[in-house]
Amino acid sequence: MTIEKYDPKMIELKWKKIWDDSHLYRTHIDPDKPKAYCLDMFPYPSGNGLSVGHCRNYIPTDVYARFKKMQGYSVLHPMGWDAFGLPAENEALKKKIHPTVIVPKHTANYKRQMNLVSISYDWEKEVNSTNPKYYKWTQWFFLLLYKKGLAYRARAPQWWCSTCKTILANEQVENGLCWRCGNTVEQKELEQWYFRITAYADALLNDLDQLDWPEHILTMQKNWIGRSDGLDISFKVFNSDEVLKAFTTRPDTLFGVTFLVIGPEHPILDRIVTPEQIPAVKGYVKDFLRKSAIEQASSRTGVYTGSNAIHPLTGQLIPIWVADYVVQSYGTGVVMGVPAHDSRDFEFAQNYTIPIKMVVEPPDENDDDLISAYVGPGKMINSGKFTGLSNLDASEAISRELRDLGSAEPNVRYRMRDWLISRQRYWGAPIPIVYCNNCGVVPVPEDQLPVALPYVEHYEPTGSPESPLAGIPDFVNTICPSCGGAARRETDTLDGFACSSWYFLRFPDRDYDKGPFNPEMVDYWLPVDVYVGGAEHAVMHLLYARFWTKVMNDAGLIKFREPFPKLRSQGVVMGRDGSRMSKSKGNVITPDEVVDEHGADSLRLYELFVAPFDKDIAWSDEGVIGMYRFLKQIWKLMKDDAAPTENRDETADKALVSQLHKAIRKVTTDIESFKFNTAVSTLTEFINSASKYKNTFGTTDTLLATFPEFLKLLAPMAPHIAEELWHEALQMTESITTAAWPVWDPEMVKDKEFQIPVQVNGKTRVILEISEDTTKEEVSSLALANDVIRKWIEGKEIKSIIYVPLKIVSIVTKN
Ligand code: ANZ
Ligand code: ZN
Repeated sequence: MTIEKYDPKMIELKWKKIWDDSHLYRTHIDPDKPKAYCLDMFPYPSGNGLSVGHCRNYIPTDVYARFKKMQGYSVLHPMGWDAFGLPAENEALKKKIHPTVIVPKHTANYKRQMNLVSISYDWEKEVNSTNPKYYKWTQWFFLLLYKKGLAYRARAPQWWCSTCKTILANEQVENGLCWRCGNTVEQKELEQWYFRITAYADALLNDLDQLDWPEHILTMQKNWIGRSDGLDISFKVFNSDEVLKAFTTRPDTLFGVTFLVIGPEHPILDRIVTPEQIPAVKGYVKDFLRKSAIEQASSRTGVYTGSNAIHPLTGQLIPIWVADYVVQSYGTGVVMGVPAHDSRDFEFAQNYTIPIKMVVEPPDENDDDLISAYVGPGKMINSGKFTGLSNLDASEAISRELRDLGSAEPNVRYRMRDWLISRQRYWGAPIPIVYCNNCGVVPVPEDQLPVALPYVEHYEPTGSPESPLAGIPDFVNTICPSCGGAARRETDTLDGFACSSWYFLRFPDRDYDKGPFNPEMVDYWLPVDVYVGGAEHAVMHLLYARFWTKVMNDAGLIKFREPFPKLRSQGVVMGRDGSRMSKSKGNVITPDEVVDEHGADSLRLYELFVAPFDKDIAWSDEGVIGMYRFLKQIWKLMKDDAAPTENRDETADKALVSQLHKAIRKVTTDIESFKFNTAVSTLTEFINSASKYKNTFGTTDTLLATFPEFLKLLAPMAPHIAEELWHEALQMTESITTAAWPVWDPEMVKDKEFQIPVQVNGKTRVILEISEDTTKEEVSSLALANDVIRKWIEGKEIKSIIYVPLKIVSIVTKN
């Protein structure tokens, strides 16, 4: 008999249509069932479309969502578009197509591609952050923050990207480069809007403990918040009334201070610089302002101010320098220089031959010439009465002494700054604020939201510190909501990251219009049960969304304080050449081409199987073909019946059924813990055994009985072929997508114990109990570790160990 060929294209089209027509992915709420909110980070729709790299995010989450549905959960699995902000607008600018035109085009393409691989999103829940019905509420949140004193306007030096022509938040500058375009950023002083995220620094830090997140992402958040517990130490300026306060986390090194440094922009500088040093200092400050942020941070240059400070404990005079490695906005903007124990201070001191005084003794004190700063712990030396203490104890003791003298106070500092949210750009939600000559800053009343983004032909950033909206009189000129007089609108737009700080609350009821979200639905669905996305969001998005969640919780809007208790982050897919996929390298692989050649099921299985979920991988066509062959093998096994042979074997039947139950157990626990690769290999092992079984015994009742259970395990990973075989080979009528997830029988997964005699030189000395899959190595080491056996082989050299599987172990010794 000839069987029809496995034809993924035909099958996949057929089932997609049927699923679509029957609204298979529609969300159902059943209050009697547990719920699972499975969420992918919503993307900004780029013109490049999805690559197979994006699929490594969406496919595994989809498997999880489908699995939860089969387990009987109410599942919410939505998708939307983070379409406001720099990424979308920069692309529009580059292609010279208006963002209102380009965004719908790109979202449609993303959606088509997601459907191509059958991600089970409920499209009736789709949200788009550029929809006025959505950003009305983004603006509403701005007003909430404003009312709570968490949104404020301030003038301060900021990062400015001259390519993107906008101010950026600190989180959006990496090593002095713009997060979006990679351009070197510069400083600009402007009046801007901020969210007071620093008010939540400790909450954001402490609550990390509750999160089931990848360790490296927790660490990045922790480092970004950067809590430092230290001391502000006062140094009186010699012959002056001025006092310099230096923030230090190492009070133990106080006796090692050989200079003080202040930043070039410190306000005290003008008051302490001596007349003869004025030209040198002025020249230095001028040079400093010309440098890029990277140059400033890596520089170890400086200039002496001519003034000195008095050491609070020794009374010695310490020169005060200006140097650009001191960050003006951190701590007090003053650093006590301890070159022996801080590497930046060390390099600086070497440049200017400033003395280096060691106060913490390194473990191997034999070399006297320090070639670098010693930053480790140790015993105190050269430190007056504190000499001999451990540096930790000295830290305590010196702090106490300084505090008694009134020369220091403890202080906690954070690396994190407030979140700057003004963008001098067109493509965002307008900040809902009005400026009135009589009333000052006036928030737009809630019933006047949204402040609609007007359509403008020329949306290009101006390069001036104002957004293109400033050039539209109809938008700018308004009346004051408070006094009715003439007023001006704020013309900056909100950072796109504001839109993504609450979108997960909108999905449960995207059309709700009495508030930003439907409280009842949010109570049911939130927090998100599993959140999946790339590590590039480790700081920005995840920090901002956690912050808003805490604000909303404090405002009594929601009941939880963490939006994403469980986060998983996928590995990157590299091109065939092992380097990052990029259009310029021409090594981008799209799901379209893979699906066209081998089908969506092969693509899905490949992305799951190729490596552990969180590991980076290089694309391999052979890998996809391997999965395609595996699917063909399943096809043949189930479609091509072989008449049962005469030789039935009960042991073989039992072994097959037991393997199935073990596979159920393994796949269930693997999907739950995002170990998709081993889940797939469990399926391949079962199919290998089943095919072998069929070759020997034919398509017996026992074999047939394993098929439905196996197909259910396969269904979340390769839904199309599973559905096809479910209906066409097994004559089922309901969709496999809604079938009940199989459960394993505990009796069936028990490993049989075998009693194995262990002989030493031909005489049985002990009986070992082992399970069926114990390897030779394991059996040998079990035998050799056994107390009785150890006695018999003591002092003898072992010549050989023979293991006859499941029968006997025989140890032979020399002499
Ligand atoms: C003396 C000292 C000795 C320091 C030593 C370190 C090691 P974190 O942990 O990041 O908070 N510092 C303080 N303010 C600074 C500023 N505005 N710009 C640059 N550096 C600054 O770092 C705290 C340490 O960073 C402080 O402790 C200070 O140097 C430096 F063996 O004080 B330390
Ligand atoms: Zn930029």
